[in-house]
Amino acid sequence: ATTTTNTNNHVFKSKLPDIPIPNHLPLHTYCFQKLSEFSDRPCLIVGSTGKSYSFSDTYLISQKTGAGLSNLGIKKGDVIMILLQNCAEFVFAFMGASMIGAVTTTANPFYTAAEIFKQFKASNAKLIITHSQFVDKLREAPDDGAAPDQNNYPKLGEHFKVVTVDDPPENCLHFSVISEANETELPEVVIDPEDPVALPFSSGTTGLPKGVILTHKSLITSVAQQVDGENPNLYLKEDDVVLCVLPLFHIYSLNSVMLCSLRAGAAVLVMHKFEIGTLLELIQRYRVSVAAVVPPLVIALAKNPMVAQFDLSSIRVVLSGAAPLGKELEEALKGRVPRAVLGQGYGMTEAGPVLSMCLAFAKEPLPSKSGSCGTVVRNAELKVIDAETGCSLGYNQPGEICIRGSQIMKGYLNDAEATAATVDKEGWLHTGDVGYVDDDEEVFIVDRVKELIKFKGFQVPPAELESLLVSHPSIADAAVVPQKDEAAGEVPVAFVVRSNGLQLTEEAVKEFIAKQVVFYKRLHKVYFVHAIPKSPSGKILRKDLRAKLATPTSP
Ligand code: 4UU
Repeated sequence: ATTTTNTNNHVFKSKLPDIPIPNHLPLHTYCFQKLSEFSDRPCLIVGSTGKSYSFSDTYLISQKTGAGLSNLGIKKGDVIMILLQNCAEFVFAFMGASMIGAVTTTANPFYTAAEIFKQFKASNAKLIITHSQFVDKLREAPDDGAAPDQNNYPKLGEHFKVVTVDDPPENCLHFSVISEANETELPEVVIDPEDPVALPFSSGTTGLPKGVILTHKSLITSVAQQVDGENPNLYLKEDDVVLCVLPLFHIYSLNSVMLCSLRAGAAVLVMHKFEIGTLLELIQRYRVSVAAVVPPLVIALAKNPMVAQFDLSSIRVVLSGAAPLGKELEEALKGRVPRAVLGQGYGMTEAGPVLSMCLAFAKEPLPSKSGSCGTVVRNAELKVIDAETGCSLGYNQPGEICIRGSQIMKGYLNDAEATAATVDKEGWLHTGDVGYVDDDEEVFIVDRVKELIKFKGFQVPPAELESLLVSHPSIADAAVVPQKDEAAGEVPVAFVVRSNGLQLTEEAVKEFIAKQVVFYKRLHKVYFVHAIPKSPSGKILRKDLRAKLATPTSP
């Protein structure tokens, strides 16, 4: 159902009718609202140990964890950082924090100390929950040259507390200290729908990573758009087992796997990390029925010879997202899971995150085409605008995708300027993705106009690497752009202007970056050039650089 008010105002809507969404509730109340219907059913199954937590266990431990966080001094509005690989404690900590009105910022535990502390400071977090193996990184100021002043760095134990889910190193607390608190001590807090609950970081369309304020209202709306209603867009049932191998610190898994399953009463199979053999074994053992994946995982499932030795017949839905999924790949996977429905979701952290989802996942499924990212979620509006004029375009005309609805972020943390550049006065979030909507209301993404590079679905913000590059004494200027890559989708490559002679080598530049960033932000190639092409206003002409890479004699 498309509403076309005038020729310049095409707004696309879902084919599913709007539904009432109880987004006046706090997120945890909403997620556990139907608890009594499935309280004894498995909620979390931990792949590595086989331990299972029922819905009532999960609810109770989350309450205890909320009380425990409160006992440690965490108050409404305070931020905690979850720095965890997937584990049950992630869920308890996130939901527990929600229950006391606290906010969770999630970060990749494989981040370097510098990356962790940047986010830790920007979010003003009070406490970090992690695994003991990562604690050493939290002990001292990162050696990144950019922050040489040790005294300016928050100190473990003195300025912030660290809780570990395994044996606590010196000055750290064990998770049981919070998860075994008395739930009756859970403080009573009044939560406004507009209060923040999650603070993932994203670079958005430009610049450095920024805190994305997702409120109780935004996340409830997003979850409801997926799994609520008589005909849910993403139909999850109580007897479903949903694969949770994608990292929960990223909004895709946090929302579409964890929160959606909690709400719908489906079990979540929590996998600590990706390893193909273990994954296949667990899918077979627990009869996983819904698999949320990213394209590199589709490659593994489609091509790894081990797959043939396992029974994957339990899988009925494969949801791919976070990066483009090629048609050939989709076909190849179909051969491996012939009975499953394959489709995509399209998300962006700032969008809450889901913009569109395959309607073949619905309870009463609708047909969907290979290569499509699904149809805009219900209770939301999507438009495609012309880059020059800003006018909205009709069917089959590519332009920048914009989305509006209660699910989108409240804004970037402490960055009104970046917020205003992303969400316009009428409430439209500009994605920086180029796509079109076809005659069947299906969204196709064809390009990206924003800077963002995606390595296996992980964000690589070029501005971050550029600022590190120009901090090198022998680099005068630099630009980082994506290069197409079979396995990763895209990899970051740099154009570098040397400041003195020719001594600086490609290897030296790569190494300089590698020691400061998480593995997927490493440079795959360095091209030395005489100047970086820029617009009169000084903006890097990324398109020109990308074009250079595309030419056969590149660059
Ligand atoms: C082509 O990637 C995400 C969120 C993904 C997601 C979430 C819930 C997918 C399915 C789901 O159910 O967020 P970010 O912020 O890390 O990256 C956002 C960007 C988008 O703007 C777009 O450029 O990642 C790209 N992207 C996609 N590109 C996301 N999904 C897709 C897709 N096809 N299906």
